[in-house]
Amino acid sequence: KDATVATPYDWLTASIEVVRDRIIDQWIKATKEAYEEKEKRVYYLSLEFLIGRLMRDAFSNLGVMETMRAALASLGVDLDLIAGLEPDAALGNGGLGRLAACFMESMASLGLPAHGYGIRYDYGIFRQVLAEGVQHEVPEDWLAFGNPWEFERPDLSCPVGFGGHVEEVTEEDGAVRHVWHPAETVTAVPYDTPVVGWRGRRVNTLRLWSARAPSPLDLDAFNRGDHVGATAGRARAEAISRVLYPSDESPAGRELRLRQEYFFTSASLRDLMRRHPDPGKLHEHAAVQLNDTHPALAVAELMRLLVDEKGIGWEQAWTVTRETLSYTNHTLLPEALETWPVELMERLLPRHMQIIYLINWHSLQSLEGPRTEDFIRSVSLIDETSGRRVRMGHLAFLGSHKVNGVSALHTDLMRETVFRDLASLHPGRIVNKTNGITFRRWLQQANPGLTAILVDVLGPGILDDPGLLAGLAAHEGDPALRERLRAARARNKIALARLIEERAGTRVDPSAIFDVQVKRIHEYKRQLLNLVETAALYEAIRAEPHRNWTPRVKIMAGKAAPSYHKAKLIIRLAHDLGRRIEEDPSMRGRLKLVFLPNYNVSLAERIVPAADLSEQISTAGMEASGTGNMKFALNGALTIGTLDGANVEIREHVGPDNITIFGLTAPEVAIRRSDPDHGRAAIARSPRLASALHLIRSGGVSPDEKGRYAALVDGLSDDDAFMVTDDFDAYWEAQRGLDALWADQAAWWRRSIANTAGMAWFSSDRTIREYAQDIWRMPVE
Ligand code: 26W
Repeated sequence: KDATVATPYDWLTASIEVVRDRIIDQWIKATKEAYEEKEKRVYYLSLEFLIGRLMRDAFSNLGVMETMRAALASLGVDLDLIAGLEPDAALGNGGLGRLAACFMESMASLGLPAHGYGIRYDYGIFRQVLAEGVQHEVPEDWLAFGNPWEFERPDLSCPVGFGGHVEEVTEEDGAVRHVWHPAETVTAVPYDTPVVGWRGRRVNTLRLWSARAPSPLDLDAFNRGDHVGATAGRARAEAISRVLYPSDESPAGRELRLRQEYFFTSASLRDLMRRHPDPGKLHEHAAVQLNDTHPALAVAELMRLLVDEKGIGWEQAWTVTRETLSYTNHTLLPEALETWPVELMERLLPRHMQIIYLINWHSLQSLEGPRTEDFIRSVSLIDETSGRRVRMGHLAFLGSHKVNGVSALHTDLMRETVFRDLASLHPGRIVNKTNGITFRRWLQQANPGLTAILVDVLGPGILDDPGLLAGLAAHEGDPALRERLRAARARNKIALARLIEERAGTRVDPSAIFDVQVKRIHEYKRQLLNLVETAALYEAIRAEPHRNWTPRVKIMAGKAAPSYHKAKLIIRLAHDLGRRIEEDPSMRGRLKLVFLPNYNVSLAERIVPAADLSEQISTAGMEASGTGNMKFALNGALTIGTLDGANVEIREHVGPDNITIFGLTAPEVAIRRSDPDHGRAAIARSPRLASALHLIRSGGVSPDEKGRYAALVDGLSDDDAFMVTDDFDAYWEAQRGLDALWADQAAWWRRSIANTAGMAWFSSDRTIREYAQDIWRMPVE
């Protein structure tokens, strides 16, 4: 196009294509080297990659940001403006998907030969639209204008079978071979996206599979006049990669989900095996990481490929499989642990079901000594408590040489709960790998103001070695530094205030505390605790309007799973309570509550650098790790949180005086649960809590429908499984302590500096180094 008719979107595409050329040179070089030097490779299998925008990441990692900015400016184009037009690649729900994206970036930055494998969903996570606080889901057509980052590779397409039957063929030597005859075949077509490491160190591949029918059209049907039936097979096949399942922490339980899981697992394993010609030595050349149980079928599929297709004996195949695979667990919530009905597995994957039975038989066979029925039941791959179901976590556990949790506490709980009995049979298999985040995106790109100060004070080495951040601690009392940091934060807060006005239609005061809770909406994450505290604060301010209240802006954002009604109701409560506060003149300059719609990676990049306070208030024992907690602390926000997930380790690294911890611990939660009346008792103990709950319960924030929150509030007395009531008073006190701290800005900023200084360990580079050493057994500098 000529510049005279080019749209801003055309400029975006052109800018990406210019830089893409350089990336491709590096990309081909990396591919060639890995091939020639026969390096061991890691394969990261994940049903989710929550990448966000790629342009800034690629420009910054290649070191061409300023060159591109100047070049575009000379053509009259503003880089920041076109960067804002790039759609988010939002092929994930939350933490697990974002972790996969941070890991991909870190692996490229550390120079590890790594491939990500997943699904190229036509529609990623839905766009959240709020109408009077009610969440509506709208499809997000991220590919509508094409995607300049991806390369279709039809030459590497791969067939994936479903259904049919298994034939037993007796060979001349008497051995029995199993041949699976699928009833249906779907073609997996790969799309490759380059992943650029820091300083262009290495370019790795993210390979996402798209589902295609082997034949686009049933011409016979068409010629018979059945014009709809002629494309029915195609629609069924292509449904596999149409849309991401939008629920986290609660399994879809649907056939389509199982088809997605097998589709990408099978295509990925076959694809990677092409690269390693000797299947009997696969584990020497390939490490395959299973991101949660979504790719757990890899255990059965790899066994099938090795035994049925490569003719390797069961014992050897089992060794190769176990030495190749490893599995990361991301949640202990019982409702989130995947199981599939045996009947469905038999119908969709008959040969895999046979293999799973055989694995189970071998595993139970090898049990030594007398074992109780309960023990055998608990280590079996088949759960028989309500119908017969395959436990995917157990399958992944048995088929892996290492199983990891994502924070120290989470790993301990894994050993004590879901995997207790399996762990006793396989000591040493469970290891911890505390999550991390990539500092390139979450500090350097998201917060250039803070980064410039850090470079100035600590030297440009911090861009390559986050360990140098520790040097900041020596400056914690420096008033000049404090002032610079405060000014940088103030600019970020003004920018966020502008965004809030655009998207939520309300003005917030950038000099107030920006108190932020952004994440998926879930009862265990306790947005409700935050809202009840907000209601209590509202009442307290109304009761004493002339006191000197610390001004606070509570900022919330997050999506609820479409069928999770309670989570949607919590969003609505945020909206209703926010409106009631807004309408009350006595709240002006004191309290504000805004819920920003459509939380995603790009919005997080605007919110994180502008936060003063980070809310990480999950019920202890329930958040596996959290990674938002790390993003905020790195950017200097203070944390108010429970002793849960990685908060425990953040406290160790930033120091207990620099984080605000409150509430029950995980063991205390376990004890409290056994008292059926704990909710009612906690409410009876706390007049402040009772009053705030009454306000919500009685229609105080929903005069148009007084009973809107009755069931939500009553649930807290009857069955407060998430300890909202029990932790309320401690939370309230902790918040008031922070109000007081805000008044002493020097003290506040001392803590803030200690946070940034202490967070180096939470770089995903550190996490990936640990995976490489302890799990993948790969060299890394
Ligand atoms: C089967 C449905 C389903 C889908 C996704 C169940 C569970 C999931 C994920 C495990 C949910 C998830 O994203 N978990 C988060 O993983 C992060 C990365 O390890 C952790 O930081 C979060 O604490 C954890 O909730």
